[in-house]
Amino acid sequence: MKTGITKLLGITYPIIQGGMAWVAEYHLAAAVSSAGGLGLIGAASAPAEWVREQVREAKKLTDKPFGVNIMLMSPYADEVARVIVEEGVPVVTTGAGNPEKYMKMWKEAGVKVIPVVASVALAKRMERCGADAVVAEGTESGGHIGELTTMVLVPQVVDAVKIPVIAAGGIADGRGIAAAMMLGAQGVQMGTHFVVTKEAVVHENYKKRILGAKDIDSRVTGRSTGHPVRALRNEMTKKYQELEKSGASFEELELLTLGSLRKAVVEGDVKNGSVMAGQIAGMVKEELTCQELIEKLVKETDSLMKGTGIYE
Ligand code: TUI
Repeated sequence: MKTGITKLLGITYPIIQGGMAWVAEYHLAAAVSSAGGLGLIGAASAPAEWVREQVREAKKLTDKPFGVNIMLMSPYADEVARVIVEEGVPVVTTGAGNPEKYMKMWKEAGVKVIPVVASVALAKRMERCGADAVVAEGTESGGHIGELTTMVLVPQVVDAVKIPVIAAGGIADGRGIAAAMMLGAQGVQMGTHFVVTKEAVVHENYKKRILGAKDIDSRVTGRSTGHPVRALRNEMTKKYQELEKSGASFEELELLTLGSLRKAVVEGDVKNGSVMAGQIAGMVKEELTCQELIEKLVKETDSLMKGTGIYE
């Protein structure tokens, strides 16, 4: 599966693990990289020293390249951006904002920069300021999302930029990967299925919610505040949507979600916590090791792509 992305990143398969807050820590990132994909440590809203420690631990577990995802709304984003350079992290992905102000520093240090975008406009802007590739993330994804579906976003981004495009949102098997390739993507990023891997240090209750999810089980909260977030439906999403309908203030809504992802991932409170997951959760039915999952994905994709000439 040689594509512009495997060549750019020096990895075996063009499969990137999403930089999910609280979930994407060093065990998962190292396991994905060791299996031939690109693992990411999700910096989320964590302090820079936590990220530094995570990077050092991942290096002990794998000699393959891995990256860090910076969540740009984090109060620690500036410091995390510097830690990436100081620790010699080869790849950075960014989410929930525009990373332009860090681009010069990263490029000078030789870091490969892959912003996550949810629109053609931001993809073009990122290419102009030196991005090496972009992740075009559809609204099917879990967590903080944009408006457009993967089917609609990916081909428009592919047409608008010359750098390689990685598709994300609604992909969890070889059919999804092959479809993304048909849309012109040269790689995929997957989150939800990696939450349910043996190496993901995630509370059993969270994994069980994903494994038991039906097709229509996700909800989007926060459209009214301008921070739409997709999670599996529960007491929290119900309360949030009721408050949103009744015109509650930003502060009231924030109070409900504050710390809610940690509550679900770490404490296993899947009733009141935020069980962020993509729409594809309904298709995730087994807990595999990262290596088993990646091998399965590659086998499925290869059999669909044979003879298309889209990749070597
Ligand atoms: O960032 C994500 N997904 C995330 S971040 C996150 S942590 C969080 N926790 C609680 C509340 C809010 C966030 C959970 N999931 N995905 C990447 C992504 N980026 N999706 C959409 C975007 C995006 C949206 C608008 C990127 C840029 C943008 O506009 C920036 C601009 O300046 O135009």
